[in-house]
Amino acid sequence: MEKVSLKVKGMSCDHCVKTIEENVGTLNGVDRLLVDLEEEDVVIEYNADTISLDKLKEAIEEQGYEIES
Ligand SMILES: [Cu+2]
Repeated sequence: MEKVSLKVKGMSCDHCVKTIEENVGTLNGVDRLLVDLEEEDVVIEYNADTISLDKLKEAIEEQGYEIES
């Protein structure tokens, strides 16, 4: 199990949190996803055999958010 913490720009409210939880947190291979709105942090625990970090980043960007790191 891998764990990554991403800085994500553009999340402004609970709706954004829900969007990410529902569209990224439910992806096959994602075990756990936590959004910290204040810190602009998205912490994801995932199985790298099933889903790549690039895919996770893509999924966040597809929802209209920008990844800083
Ligand atoms: Cu929002």
